Amino acid sequence: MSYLKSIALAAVSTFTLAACASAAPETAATEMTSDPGFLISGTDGSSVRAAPLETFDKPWAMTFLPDGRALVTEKGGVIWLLGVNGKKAGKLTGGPDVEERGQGGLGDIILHPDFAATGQIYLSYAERDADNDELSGAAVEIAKLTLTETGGTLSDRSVLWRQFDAVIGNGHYGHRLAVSPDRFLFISSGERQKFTPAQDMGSTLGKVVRLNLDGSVPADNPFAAQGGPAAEVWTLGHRNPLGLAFAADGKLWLHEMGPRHGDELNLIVRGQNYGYPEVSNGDHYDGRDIPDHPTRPEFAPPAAFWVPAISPAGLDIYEGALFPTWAGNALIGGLSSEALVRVAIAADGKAAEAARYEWGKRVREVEEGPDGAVYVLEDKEDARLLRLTPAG
Ligand SMILES: [Ca+2]
Ligand SMILES: [Ca+2]
Repeated sequence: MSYLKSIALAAVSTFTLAACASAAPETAATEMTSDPGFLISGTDGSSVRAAPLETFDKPWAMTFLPDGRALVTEKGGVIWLLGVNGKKAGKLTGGPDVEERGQGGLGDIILHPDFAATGQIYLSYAERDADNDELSGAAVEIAKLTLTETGGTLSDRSVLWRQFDAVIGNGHYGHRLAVSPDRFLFISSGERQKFTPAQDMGSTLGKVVRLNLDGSVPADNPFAAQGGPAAEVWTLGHRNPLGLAFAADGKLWLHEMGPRHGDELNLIVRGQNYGYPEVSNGDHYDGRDIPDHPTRPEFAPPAAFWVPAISPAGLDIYEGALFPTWAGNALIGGLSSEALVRVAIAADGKAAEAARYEWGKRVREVEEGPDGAVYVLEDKEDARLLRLTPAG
């Protein structure tokens, strides 16, 4: 179990006891029983129950707080505080002034591992160049969050990282965030639809970046001796990674959108090259062939891949108690596949889709709650937050 999940569990247990003792009417359990939701059938023959909790405008990311409340980002720049019942409690003020354009806008949000003591969080977003409005790049900042009952305030904001180089266009920012058990900040950096930068060590496009929690560059990064952008790089050869998550065993998993098909789930190993755009089990949208992975064994192959595409977004490696048979599985949101995709990961690192749960909505984000339920955010306008529990 990750450090953050374990502190969240402890906090929620405390909250539940306190709520019962005071017979508080607005507990999560009260809310859940008021709306039974609907059933979603899985390709494995099982069903999950989906309870709609709230609706958002183009939500992008979600993270739980140690007390069982949660934060949700919307692409247009709003950050919502949710109560333990999953309902909007209010907005945060003082956040970054982002502009939604193309795939860019406000992105991921995660807690600093010392959040309980310091209130610090990390945010990612697409940032426009100050001198040329056509240029943009992903940025990651740290900020201090002061919470109230009805929202909160961000202060002491500081940009820790900027994608290099800023380029023209508004796609493939990536910018998913994760903190490792040994306290490093990992950032998935998309190749901005420019292809070759993913293999260029003078650029941080198409890379996974590893930083110290204060944004400085660790001296033991695999390419540290090269200096410059290369010093930040942990792995290379990625396309558009919209999912990044640590498993309980400390392994780092990433998924990425393939070109035309060939979406990948990758086990991220220090210093490895994952091959894009030299290899892909998909091909270019214009019909040009990209050699498949097995033709170039020097590149790390995906643990699993999808032809046809699922368009993965949002990733959790499940560790909860509500779905015991899902332990260690990767839960992947599907945009074009309009599904939650469950992937079983074997001890040898090989992975295979175990089941798909489809309900006709694009899925942008997957988050495991401290209660073991799976929370998914649908995509685009009028997107629901659904709480998934076993149907039986
Ligand atoms: Ca999240
Ligand atoms: Ca191919």
